[in-house]
Amino acid sequence: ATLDPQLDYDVLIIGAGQSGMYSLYRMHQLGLKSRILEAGAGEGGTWFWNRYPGARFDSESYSYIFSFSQELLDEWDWSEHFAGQEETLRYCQYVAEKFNLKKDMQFNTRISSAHFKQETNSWMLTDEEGRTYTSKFIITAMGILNQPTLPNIPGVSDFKGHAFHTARWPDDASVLDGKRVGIIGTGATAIQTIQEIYHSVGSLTVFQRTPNWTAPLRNAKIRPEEMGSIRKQYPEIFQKCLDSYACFIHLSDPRSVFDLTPEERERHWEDLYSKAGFSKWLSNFRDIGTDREANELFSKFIANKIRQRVKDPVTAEKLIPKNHGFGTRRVPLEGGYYEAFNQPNVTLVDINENPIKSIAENGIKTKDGDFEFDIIIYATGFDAVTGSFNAVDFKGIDGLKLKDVWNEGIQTFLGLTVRGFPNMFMIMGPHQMFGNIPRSIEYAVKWVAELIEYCRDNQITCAEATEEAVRAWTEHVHDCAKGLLATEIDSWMTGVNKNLKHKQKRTIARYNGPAPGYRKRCDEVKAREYSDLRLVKL
Ligand code: NA7
Repeated sequence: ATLDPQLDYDVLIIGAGQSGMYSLYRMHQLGLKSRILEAGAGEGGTWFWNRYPGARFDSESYSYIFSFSQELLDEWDWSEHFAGQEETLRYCQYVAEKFNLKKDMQFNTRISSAHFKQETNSWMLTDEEGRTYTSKFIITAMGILNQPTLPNIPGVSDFKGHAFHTARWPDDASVLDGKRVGIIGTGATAIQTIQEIYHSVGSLTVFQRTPNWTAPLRNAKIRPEEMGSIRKQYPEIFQKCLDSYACFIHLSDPRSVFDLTPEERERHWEDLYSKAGFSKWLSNFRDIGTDREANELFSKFIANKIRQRVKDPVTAEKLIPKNHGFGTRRVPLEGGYYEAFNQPNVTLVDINENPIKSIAENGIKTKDGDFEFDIIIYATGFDAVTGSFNAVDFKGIDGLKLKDVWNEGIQTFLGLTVRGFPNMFMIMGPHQMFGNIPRSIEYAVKWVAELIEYCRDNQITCAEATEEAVRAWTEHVHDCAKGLLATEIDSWMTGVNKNLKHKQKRTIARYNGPAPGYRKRCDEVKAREYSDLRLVKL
């Protein structure tokens, strides 16, 4: 039986990525009748959709996975420190099988509307085919980067060759072989793609609007005996993640850049540069992200690395960011990105000097001339964070539209709930901590599952954040963003997507405070028996 016999389900979950899978697992544990509705043809979310060559973790695989099941940790072996998309997708599929989640996953079901029914304190979801589903609670598990955006360049639909976004990569593995390829964008996705594909294409032309600061990933295979020792370290790895600012295994350095002499600093940075993963960003001196001068010093260090690696000095200068400092945007990691530009078949076009005029039938027209292509790759990013919400017609109490609520600036409580939208809980919604995403997911899902359990056990039919709680939390989110250099820079992390009219201005899209503090606040809400929420008893 369901909580309310009039309803199809107790809990409906939108999305079968890691957020959705773990949510379903917890709902199963509670014995609640639950179902995942997923737009894609399979589970895995980000790892299902992003199949471009070179797609892989930028964080150590074994820190960026589920930690809730010892059995799962014991059974799964990683083959690389930074696993590729195929392996990670296989992992997601393994999780779905192992925990018997597939029986409650419904694929090829894209939700178009979600309406709250006040009379019954319940939700009705409608999919694109017009099918409807009702439930007491809904969990949004839609991901923060799942609405691809194409560039707002005239003629995008005129191209007669093959064109696709990186998150919609064609199945044909040899699609690029020997072809004349153009790629627009130089974000984390483009960087992974470019360094992988330039070997097999005929020619590759990279259209760059903003260069990014990037540093070596230094991936390596994991030998079987090494996996054994990593497995022994799991408790420490996850504890480190819990203790760190953004849940990564790289702990920050408490020292200031100015505590060291220039020589000591340089030596320390050389050492960081030789290490794997995000250490150069996250284990750097504490003031890199807040002090302009400190940031400039490290940015100069990285700029010199780029100059050493790129043979043509003019190209090297183009690849060095001029308008933002290292780490003020998400730092892409690379393995041979700069060396790609030393190849005779790779050309960099800086579209600030030579703007794209339009996309034509046979290629891309720029101010200085035309480029003919067989293939155009759009590595142009996503309508991030709020994009997945805006793609669905969410309506709460009195027909209130979520779009309208957030139009004036995002407002949430803990990034987990929204006032006016009772019984709706968000995993990786705006104003939640991002950082190491699986760590954030596990915490958020646990918190939501405990709240749903509390509602069930106390016959609570409606749970909604109060105005006061939302106001205080939203203010806190804004306070946490103050003083960060990253807040002054355009990127998807500050809510900007220049291809979208309504995303030209910066917002605070994420929680920028420390993860341990975030969890403490959420734990306190539970300890207060959710008095920050308006709870309606049966
Ligand atoms: P990003 O980081 O948003 O990058 C998108 C890239 O596309 C970026 O270089 C953009 O330049 C460029 N872009 C977008 N639109 C245009 C137009 N119209 N003309 C030229 N260039 C354009 O998305 P990714 O997919 O690379 O990465 C997303 C996240 O996934 C990443 O942070 C990781 O967390 C994983 P811009 O910088 O806006 O000038």
